[in-house]
Amino acid sequence: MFNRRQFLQTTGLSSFALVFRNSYAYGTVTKNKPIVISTWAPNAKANAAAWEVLGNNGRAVDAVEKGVQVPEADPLDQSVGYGGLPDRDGKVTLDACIMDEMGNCGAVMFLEGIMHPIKVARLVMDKTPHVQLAGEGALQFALASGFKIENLLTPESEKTWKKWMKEAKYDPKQSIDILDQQSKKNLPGQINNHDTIGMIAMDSAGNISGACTTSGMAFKMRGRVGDSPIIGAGLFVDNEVGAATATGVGEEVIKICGSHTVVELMRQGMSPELACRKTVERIIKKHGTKAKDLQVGFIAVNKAGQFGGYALQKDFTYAVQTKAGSKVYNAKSIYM
Ligand code: SD4
Repeated sequence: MFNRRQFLQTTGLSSFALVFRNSYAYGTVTKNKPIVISTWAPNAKANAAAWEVLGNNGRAVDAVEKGVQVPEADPLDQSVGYGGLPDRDGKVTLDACIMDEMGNCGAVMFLEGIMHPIKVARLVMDKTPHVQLAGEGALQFALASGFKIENLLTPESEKTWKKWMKEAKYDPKQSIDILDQQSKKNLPGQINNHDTIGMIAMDSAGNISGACTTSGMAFKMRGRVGDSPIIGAGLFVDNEVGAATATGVGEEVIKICGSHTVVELMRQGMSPELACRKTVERIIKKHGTKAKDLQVGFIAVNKAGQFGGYALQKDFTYAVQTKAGSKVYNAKSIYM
C-alpha cells in the first residue's frame, strides 16, 4: 500500500499531473498486476485459488469466481455457503454477486440448498437478460442449469442455531448479543458474525472484476437479503477506475451505496484506503455514536494496482496476493 504522494513519486509524475488528477490515476500505470484482494485473513486460501487463474494470464472474472468457491465449500466457515449459520428458522440462505470488467453483473439472493451461489450468479450474468434472481426463482434457475440441492446446514451450525433459539427466543435483534457472548470481543460483523468474502482482482491485461458471497447475518429474519448480492452496495467494479467490496452489517452498507461510493471517491483521485475511510465516515455521520456498535469494512483496488481497506472497528483484516506473494493486512479503523 502506498499513498498518493508515493504513487506520484513512484510513477515519476510531476505536480503538473495533479492538474489532471481525474485522468492520471487511471492511465497506463498498472505495475501491481495481476493482483487479488479479499476481505478477511483466512481468505488468503481463496486468493491462492484465484491466483491459479491470474498467474496463468486468465481473466479476473474467472479468477474471482474460482477464488470465492473456496470458503463457499468450507464447512468450517460459518458465514459463507456450506456450513453458514442459518436464518432464525434454521435455513441457510445465500447471497452472491459477480461483476466483470465490462460492467456485466449477475446476482442471486435468498438462495437455498446450492453450495456455490457464485456459480449461479455467474450464469445469471452470462446466460440471462437479468441481473438478479431471488429465492424460488433463483433455485429454479440453478436446478435447470444442472446444480443439485444439498443440505448446507452442518451439525455445528445447527447446534449454534439451537442454542441461539433457546436464548434469543426467535428475536433476530438478539442474535448479535448471543454472538457477543460466545466470543466476548465481537461486534456485529466481526469474528463469529463475519467472513463474507468480497474479492477483487485485476488480471495481467489490467482488467478488473469482483465477486462477493455470503450466508449473511446469522439468525436473520427469513427472507432478509443483505448488501452482498447488491451491485453498488456489497460490490462495485468500474474498469476505468477500480473496484470495491464490503463486509459487515449489510443494512448500513446498502444505505450508503457503499462500494459504489468507494469507487466514485477513487474516481475523484482518492487512494483506495482514503476512499474506504471516507465511505466508512458516512456511516458515522448518519449514526453518530451508535456507529460504535457497528462493524462495516471496505477494501478497494484502483487501476494502478494500489489497494487499501478501512473499517469502523479494529480487527478487520484483508488478504492480498501479487507476484511478490501473499500477505495479510490489518485495516486501519475509526474506533480502536
Ligand atoms: C450481510 N454483509 O449479509 C453481510 C454479512 C457480513 O460480515 O459481511 N458479515 O449483511
